[in-house]
Amino acid sequence: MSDLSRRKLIWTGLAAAAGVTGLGVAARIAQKYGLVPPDHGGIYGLGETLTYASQRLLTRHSLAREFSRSQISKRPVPNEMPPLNEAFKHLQAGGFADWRLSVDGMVARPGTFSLAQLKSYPSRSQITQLACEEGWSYIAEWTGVALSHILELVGIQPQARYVVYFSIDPDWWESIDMADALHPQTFIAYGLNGDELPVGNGGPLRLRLPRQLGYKSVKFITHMTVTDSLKGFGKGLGSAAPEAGYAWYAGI
Ligand SMILES: Nc1nc2c(c(=O)[nH]1)N[C@H]1C(S)=C(S)[C@@H](COP(=O)(O)O)O[C@H]1N2
Ligand SMILES: [Mo]
Repeated sequence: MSDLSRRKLIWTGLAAAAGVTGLGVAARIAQKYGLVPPDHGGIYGLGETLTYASQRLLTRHSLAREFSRSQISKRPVPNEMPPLNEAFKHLQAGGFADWRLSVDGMVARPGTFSLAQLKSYPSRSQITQLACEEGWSYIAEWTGVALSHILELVGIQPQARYVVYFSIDPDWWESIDMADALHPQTFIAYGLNGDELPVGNGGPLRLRLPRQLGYKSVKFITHMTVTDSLKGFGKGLGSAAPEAGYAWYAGI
């Protein structure tokens, strides 16, 4: 069966099961095809499963909308942020020369990258919208290296299913599945609107993921790990967001 007709069949099954026999059956079909998000438990779990499963089946390879330079918002709104910690301030005082991104887990060649190294890899740009769950948004041009490029360098193992990424601020960590990790618009970003990425917007290094809400684009990233299970991280719900009542999968 072609990929498309297989997807159609699963989707038809999901929709029919959700409509006719009740949501529980739809959730079981999603489970059978590995389309259950890590935060599937609890009151909203069924809804999360249906959202994630249907998005994955229908829009797996689709691109977030890109805009023209003339549509770039006048002032990108930096999200309100608490004061940054001492570790951050120390690195900032040194002009971020000692900032490192380490990548480990289910990879053939774990690595640690400086900003200069990351900037030496093929750079990409995208003019996309950053949308916050609170309702505001802005359009900006992001520059960085594709996460897929880094994953290729470290060599992900075939069992890998998720990439978990961490901020220097321990309150912020998220994860994405391989479809989003390898997606061409998923960047490790170091530039904004032609300049260095300002600290207010996550400089010197943040994840940029235009296919999901702003909170998945974690600022100040220092560490990533590739895994086949999210159970061992935090409360096992996949990221900080569901621990605070938001969805792990925040597709837009
Ligand atoms: N480390 C860290 N990352 C973060 C946040 C934060 O407070 N700390 N806020 C998130 C939220 S809720 C949004 S909407 C975006 C905002 O990005 P911006 O400040 O560039 O607009 O960053 C996300 N990444
Ligand atoms: Mo947000």
